[in-house]
Amino acid sequence: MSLKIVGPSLPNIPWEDRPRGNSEVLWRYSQNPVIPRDLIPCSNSIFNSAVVPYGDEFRGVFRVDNKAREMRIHSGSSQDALNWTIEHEPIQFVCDDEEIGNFVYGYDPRVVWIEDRYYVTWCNGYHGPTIGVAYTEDFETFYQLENAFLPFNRNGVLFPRKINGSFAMLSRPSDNGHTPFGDIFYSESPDLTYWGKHRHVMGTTVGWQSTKIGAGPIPIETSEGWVMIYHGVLTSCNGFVYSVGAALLDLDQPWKVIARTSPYILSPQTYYECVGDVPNVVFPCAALVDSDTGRMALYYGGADTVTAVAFGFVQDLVQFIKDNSKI
Ligand code: BMA
Repeated sequence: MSLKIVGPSLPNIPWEDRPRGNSEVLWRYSQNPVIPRDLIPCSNSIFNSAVVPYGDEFRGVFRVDNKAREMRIHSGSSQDALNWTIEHEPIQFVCDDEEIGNFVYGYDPRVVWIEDRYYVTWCNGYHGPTIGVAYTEDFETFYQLENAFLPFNRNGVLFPRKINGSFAMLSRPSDNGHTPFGDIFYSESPDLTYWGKHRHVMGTTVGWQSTKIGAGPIPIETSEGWVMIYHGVLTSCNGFVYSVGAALLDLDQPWKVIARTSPYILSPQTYYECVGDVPNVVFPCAALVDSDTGRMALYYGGADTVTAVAFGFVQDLVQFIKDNSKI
């Protein structure tokens, strides 16, 4: 493999070979969905969730909408990253500031290891949606920090290392409802409290990514640039359709787009992606990558109801982005 992937060796991530006759850049796990909607007693649905390696095991932060249809985030653990134990109670954040610690709602978490701990970002209710930030060392105690931005904002995704000496985050400014617009922006912070140096990364184009776009998993660092997997939305006569694409961003100036897929790499096509509480949604929030082989397991929500996995090789994805790019 000539592509260099920066990240840990993870020989134990879930994997299934490409099915015979399949020529797509990503293929779905045959046993999808990996997390059913009713895994824990309170859950209406478990989707748009984030997983990370944790020693020889895996941990995650899961979006659980409960049977009162409140949006909550729960901690979870797994030995194989496929069979998950999810805590029955939502995460209770420890927070020094009552104003910020007053939990209203939380959804669409992302999790990343930076330097010495795991950071969680999520869409956090504070006079409308904005980006909540917390850290944990053990997935038992979570310490909540300041919200990164003013409302309204969604899809806050941290880079896995500092860039030019600062923490770096992608986000998508939005409105207070089912936002009919949205571009991806980049911001930097010296301390995870004060954010600035905001830069426009990319906007909507046509087709599957014509209404709004938002970053998905933590960007993957490679010798060709950051691989940013993202969701894109089309407005059909029956509402929004959420698909997945990918872009390559400059390593030192990630607001510079090197290449970007014109076709989607995953779109709602199976039953569990097309039928559920919100039909026609594939929404990626995490990817496990083995840097030795380039194997990738992409975690995504199906129809705002269940959690599913798709597989691919990072080197194939990078080639696909370059071969199918329209900026
Ligand atoms: C977005 C978010 C996602 C959801 C998607 C489709 O605005 O709320 O959590 O998956 O809509 O409903």
